[in-house]
Amino acid sequence: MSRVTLSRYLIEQTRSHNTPADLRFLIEVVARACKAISHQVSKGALGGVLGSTDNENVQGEVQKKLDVLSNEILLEANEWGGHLAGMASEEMDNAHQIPGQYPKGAYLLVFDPLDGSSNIDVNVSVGTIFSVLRCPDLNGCSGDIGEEAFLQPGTQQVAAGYAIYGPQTMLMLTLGNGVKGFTLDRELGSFVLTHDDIRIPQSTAEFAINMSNQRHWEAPVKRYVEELLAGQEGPLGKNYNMRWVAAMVADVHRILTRGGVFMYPRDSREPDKPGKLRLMYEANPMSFIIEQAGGASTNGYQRILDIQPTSLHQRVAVFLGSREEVERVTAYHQA
Ligand code: AFP
Repeated sequence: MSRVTLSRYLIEQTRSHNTPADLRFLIEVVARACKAISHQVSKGALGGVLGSTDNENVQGEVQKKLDVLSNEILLEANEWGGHLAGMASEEMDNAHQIPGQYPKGAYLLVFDPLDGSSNIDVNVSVGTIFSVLRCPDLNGCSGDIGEEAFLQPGTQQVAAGYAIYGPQTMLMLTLGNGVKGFTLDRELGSFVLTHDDIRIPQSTAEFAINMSNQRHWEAPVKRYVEELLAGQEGPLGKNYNMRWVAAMVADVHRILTRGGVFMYPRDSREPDKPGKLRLMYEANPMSFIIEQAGGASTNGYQRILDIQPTSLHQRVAVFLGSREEVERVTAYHQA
């Protein structure tokens, strides 16, 4: 059978699920930008793209050269096509306006251009995460876009995905009817469907958490992780393995592939910040993908996709992955 490229998959989605043509175009443009980022990432020291800039982003993090480059690639690719009303990025303080000379469209694009950027200089997987929302009011979206247009709960996402730049470059995508995985065929220059209908196993014996923060966690997380570590002799009665890549994209990708539970809990070092990860750029798109693959995602107390955002750069605690374990750690928070 002939191979199904991303373009063909999207056209078939238009026929079978009425995926609008401008959404199809949007996904193709994002995928093209991810190919360009993948190319830059793979050059490494040869392309002079390693190392940091002198700037900090709105999160107070020093920007890597590839953070800035990836952000520019996504902005430039998506400005002119007429499919967007605006964009927001983890790397920018405010919403990005579509330049006046271009038409505007019905969608908002939100992204983390290079997730896991501390991995770049050590040649470990990184990725790009994106989320697509509808502009709430098309008339109100024809002028400048303010932050409030983006502040929609994750349930309103019409598409979400990520590209992972690892041993292979892959694009994982949901349009709200399951999760598909595409592998970049570098000879053809196309993403090809290689992982159809991805499902996360309900139970797992693998967890992902940054253990170095253990002393700063809240009681329910301490309890849960102690039980995981107690293994067969503990209350859970089985041995668990641990993995931590320090790039959410890579940890989530492993969970989509073979199951697991990923946790980035609230941390008492910065009590005013409810977690490290960003709701709009990381938690919402990943939660949409995880739920579409049969997994679960909460902040310990509620479903992440139900959270009403209050600001663009809002942070959130995250527990996501195999349903049984996410339900267990969520129940410990609610006890
Ligand atoms: P960046 O997007 O700023 O590179 O941060 C990566 C990240 O938000 C997420 O992808 C990782 O899971 C997490 O940080 C790693 O955090 P630690 O530094 O605590 O390992």
